[in-house]
Amino acid sequence: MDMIDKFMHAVLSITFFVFFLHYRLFTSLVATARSLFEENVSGKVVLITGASSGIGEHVAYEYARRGACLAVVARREHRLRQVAAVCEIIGSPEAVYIVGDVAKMEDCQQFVEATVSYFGHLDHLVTNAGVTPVCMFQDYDDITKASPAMEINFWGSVYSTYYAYGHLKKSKGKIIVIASSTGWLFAPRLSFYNASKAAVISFYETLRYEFGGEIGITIVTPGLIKTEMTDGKFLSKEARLQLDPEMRDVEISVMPLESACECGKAIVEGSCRGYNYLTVPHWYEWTKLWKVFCPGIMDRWIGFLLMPCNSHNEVPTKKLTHFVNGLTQFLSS
Ligand SMILES: NC(=O)c1ccc[n+]([C@@H]2O[C@H](COP(=O)([O-])OP(=O)(O)OC[C@H]3O[C@@H](n4cnc5c(N)ncnc54)[C@H](OP(=O)(O)O)[C@@H]3O)[C@@H](O)[C@H]2O)c1
Ligand SMILES: *[C@@H]1O[C@H](CO)[C@@H](O)[C@H](O)[C@H]1NC(C)=O
Ligand SMILES: CC(=O)N[C@H]1CO[C@H](CO)[C@@H](O)[C@@H]1O
Repeated sequence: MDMIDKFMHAVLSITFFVFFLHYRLFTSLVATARSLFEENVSGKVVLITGASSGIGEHVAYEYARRGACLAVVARREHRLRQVAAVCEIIGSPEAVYIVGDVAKMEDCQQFVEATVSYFGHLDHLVTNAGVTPVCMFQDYDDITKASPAMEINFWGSVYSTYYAYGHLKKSKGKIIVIASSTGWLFAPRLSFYNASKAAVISFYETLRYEFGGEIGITIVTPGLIKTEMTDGKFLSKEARLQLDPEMRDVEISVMPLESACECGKAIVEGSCRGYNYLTVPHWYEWTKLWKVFCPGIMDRWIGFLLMPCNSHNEVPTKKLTHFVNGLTQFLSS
């Protein structure tokens, strides 16, 4: 039995690596082929949730540059009005905004139906609205305060998809889901965020089978992108959205941030090419391989950097942030 086990182990690992190299070659060929047949979204109708800032806002601008009609949704009306106006200036034939909360099922029904009755059809749905609770599990005084993570990030996507899929089926449309690399990466204080994004990924992978090609689904897993979120706009343990610069220094620290503009461009390009998965910035894909092939190593490193290391609750990433800030100030003075 031992011999058979060793033999199987050797055969499977060698064939895997040979296959893997060919597979990467094959997928890059497919990607090149897809770039030749990119969807032309000029005149198509795109609905985006969470478009009042950050990634959603820049996805809207990229669709606008490509000539798509837009419906932008979020809760802050004054921001949405500006986003819609900019969209029309940079190339959208028509951009409307609808105020709505994706955690409310009736709002989702209302904004999908308002979009379809205004434009007549719907081609792309981008489910992007999201919040980030940042808190250690044991620090919650009231655990129900963590529920917006699921209500907005998961159920918000599900409700919008529920009301839109009939229309998307008719137009042979697409759903673009903004999940996160924390779906597979480990990060302390992000347990509920991580869980909500993992749920989003599993849910849409399953839908992709159920829809069987009638509606394309692109699952986007961004790494760290410069937005209000990475400026420290987190959901506190009292369920309030607030700017927390201290926590920003801990969770984000000196990690390089991709611009929301570049991220928006990559997302629209990926959806027009019909990718099933898209990771921006691309280098985050390697973290997935590290996680699979060297389980434990990455988790231990991230844990070491992000967990309090002494009784004063000092976190190594925070010290690193302060060190780098001090150094840049010194060098520029
Ligand atoms: N930035 C990153 O590094 C990063 C990394 C991975 C994944 N992501 C994901 O990318 C998405 C966008 O985040 P972002 O970084 O662009 O942050 P952001 O600037 O804070 O944008 C979040 C957007 O979601 C909207 N939103 C929040 N709750 C909502 C609700 N209940 N109903 C409707 N809209 C709601 C916000 O608008 P209102 O407040 O006006 O409603 C805002 O437009 C999120 O799903 C996030 O999890 C971001
Ligand atoms: C996209 O379609 C529009 C009309 O629907 C056309 O005017 C435009 O030239 C097309 N763009 C490309 C790059 O094919
Ligand atoms: C630290 C942690 O729990 N990370 C998890 C985030 O979610 C994914 C599920 O997709 C898990 O594999 C990670 O372990």
